[in-house]
Amino acid sequence: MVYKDKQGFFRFKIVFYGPSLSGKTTMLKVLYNRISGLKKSKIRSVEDPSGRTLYFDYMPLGTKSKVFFDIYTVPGQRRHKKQRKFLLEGADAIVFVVDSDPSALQENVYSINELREFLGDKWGEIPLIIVLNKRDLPDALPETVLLRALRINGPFPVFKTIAIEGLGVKRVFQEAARLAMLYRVFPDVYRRELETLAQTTREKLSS
Ligand SMILES: Nc1nc2c(ncn2[C@@H]2O[C@H](COP(=O)(O)OP(=O)(O)O)[C@@H](O)[C@H]2O)c(=O)[nH]1
Ligand SMILES: [Mg+2]
Repeated sequence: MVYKDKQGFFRFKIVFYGPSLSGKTTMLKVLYNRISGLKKSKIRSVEDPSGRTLYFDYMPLGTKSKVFFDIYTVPGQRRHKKQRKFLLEGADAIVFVVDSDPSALQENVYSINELREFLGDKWGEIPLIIVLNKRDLPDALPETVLLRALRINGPFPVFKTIAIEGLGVKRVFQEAARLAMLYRVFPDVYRRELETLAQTTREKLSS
């Protein structure tokens, strides 16, 4: 949920979601190392009030205007379900990182189904960016195969990345930031944007 902090900055929350080893932390590091012109703080893991470490990454990104993006990555292993649910609370945009490795297909499906369950009515409403990562793998699954297997048939922009080479990651962040702001600040514009995104997805899947 976007909010104004003590210094008067608007803060948006972006959550990188997806199965273990799909490349979420790598993407955060790319954003940290390669994005210029933004105020960055070191990536850190955050502790819960009892002092126990919750296993996730957190990095605030500040812009030149009074806007901040708080970026989180969830722990991907199945047993960390509770943390993932907790981390999703108040998200303004979600980036779902798909592992294009054929051997990861089942974990991708498990993870997107869990996200669908967590979001409930918000599925298709809250900005969700689908990122097909590891496109460098020689046996990377084709886009339509992945989208069909994951039942990605809604108003979701799809990006392809090679996070280990930093390719495509910045565009993903820009789109997440753009949609988060539209969603929270310009809901009418956002609603029209959803129509366009849904149409694009339909065309992609029918081709
Ligand atoms: N081939 C390939 N490997 C990647 C890519 N992105 C990440 N990896 C590797 O996948 C593994 C898991 O990455 P990590 O970012 O820790 O995944 P996380 O569990 O989602 O945070 C690491 O060994 C990364 O180097 C990619 O685009 N291509
Ligand atoms: Mg990680």
